[in-house]
Amino acid sequence: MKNEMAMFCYQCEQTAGGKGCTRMGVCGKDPEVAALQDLLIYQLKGIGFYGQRILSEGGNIDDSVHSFVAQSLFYTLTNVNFDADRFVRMIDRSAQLKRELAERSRSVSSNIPAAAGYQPPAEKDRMIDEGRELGVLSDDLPEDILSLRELVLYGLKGLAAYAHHAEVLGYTDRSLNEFFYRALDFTLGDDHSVAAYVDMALEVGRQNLRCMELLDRANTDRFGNPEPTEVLVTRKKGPFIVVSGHDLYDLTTILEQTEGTGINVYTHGELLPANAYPELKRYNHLIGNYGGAWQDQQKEFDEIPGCVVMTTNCIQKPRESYSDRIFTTGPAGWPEVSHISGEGSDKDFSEVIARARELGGWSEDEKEKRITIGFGHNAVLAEADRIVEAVQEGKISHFFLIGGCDGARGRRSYYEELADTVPGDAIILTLACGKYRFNKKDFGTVAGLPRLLDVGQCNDAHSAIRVASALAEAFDCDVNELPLSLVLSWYEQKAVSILLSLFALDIRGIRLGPTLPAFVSPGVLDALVENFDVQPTTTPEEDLEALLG
Ligand code: SF4
Ligand code: SF3
Repeated sequence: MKNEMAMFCYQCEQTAGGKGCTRMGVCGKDPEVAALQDLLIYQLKGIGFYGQRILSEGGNIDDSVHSFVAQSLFYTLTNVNFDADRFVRMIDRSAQLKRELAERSRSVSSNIPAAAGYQPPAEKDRMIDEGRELGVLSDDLPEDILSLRELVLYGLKGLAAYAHHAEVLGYTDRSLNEFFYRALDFTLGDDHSVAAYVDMALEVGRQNLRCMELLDRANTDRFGNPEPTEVLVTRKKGPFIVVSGHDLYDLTTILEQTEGTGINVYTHGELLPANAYPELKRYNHLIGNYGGAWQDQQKEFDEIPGCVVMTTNCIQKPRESYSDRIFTTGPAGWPEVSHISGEGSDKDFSEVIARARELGGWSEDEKEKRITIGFGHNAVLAEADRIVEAVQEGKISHFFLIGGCDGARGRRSYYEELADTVPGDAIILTLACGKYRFNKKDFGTVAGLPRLLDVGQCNDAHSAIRVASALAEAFDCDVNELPLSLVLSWYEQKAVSILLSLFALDIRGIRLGPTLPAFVSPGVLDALVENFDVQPTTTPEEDLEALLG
């Protein structure tokens, strides 16, 4: 059956028919890239096997291997990289690394899993053929075990993305790096129980929490603590570059290289929160934010008279009208789109700058509109006393965390409707790109605070968790007893890792939508409902009634 499919992938929310992409990815991933990604993941599992053996024998693994493992996992995350040739190069590199690690763990001579013993062919076509045989469905596993194994793997991909962002800023953590080998090796075991898989999934969540903390430290040490900031969300006359994705370091490099050139820099998508960091907002030509969430990019970039740089997810197939002015860097890639290579501040964006000059930019200013962002843990906790007092006096009735990924499905209007209908004395915390459903609306104030508090990027879920923990401490209760409801939207695997972090913290009663993950089997779903009371979103009215009741 599986061989009749050109590919199989069900890792994201928009998977075909809510079951799996089998002919072509809804995201644009073709069967060749799917096979190469599957082969790279298979290789990483083999690397995990040898890495784990070396570590358990007290050996060390070079940082460059950790870095490769995290980057490779990140490359296979939804909407990051669609360039087959990049995957071929990474598979070649993985073969070399695996050989080196195998050499070092010579004591392993029996019970070598197939993924560890395997060596990929050198030719691309053969890699594709073999990758097709080694994907998600290649092992005949019981439904719940397969579901949990993929849950662990997708959580690892999200974790890897955050580890990569911290690493480029010079922040790494040894036990976090070593966890990747342990978890990848674990996915090779064919006799783990459901309980063992659940434990590993929760461990991914715990590690992800540590990783989000590390990234928060990396971001705030380097760029300062985000502060409430009014950001321009309309166009300014003049040449420009739009920077999208999540990478604050790439944005800084672009800001440095465009300083004094007359080129304006706009953030896009998940880079909006960058405007609130003191060390980034000091660049006057970081002019504001352009556009909405990722799924609107083809419309918003159509014939754009400036350049776009995609630093990470979410990239969509560029339309012809802007394929000569969109660039990728870091893990992001699309075939035939110019890629700016290099590391950190060594990256040279002069090609982008020259093209932005040529294109000339917008010819006039749009009527100005600004929105307020920058409510990370530092800014919110500075108001903690006022918030606690307002709750005690009954001025603030409830907190809603409405956030997560955005996506193309119409059902995602749920999140906007929910934000519109929560009580007027409730505070809405939001984060990640799902906020574009409502972040340009005026929600007014409550107890002297804005009702809508934008906490930041998806990884700033860590900030939201810190705020919730501080409130629980102030009220001397458990987080689950706070007047706080989490209504989350998921799309890709970073959201999976964050969900696992919330489960690891034993946060219950999360509402999740717009649909439940296809890779979660009915048995695993039952367990999640039983243990964490996670519920699918229904209608804003019904959910509000249940949450406030
Ligand atoms: Fe389909 Fe999502 Fe996989 Fe793309 S990432 S192939 S849309 S399931
Ligand atoms: Fe968005 Fe892709 Fe997930 Fe970082 S940019 S949240 S979807």
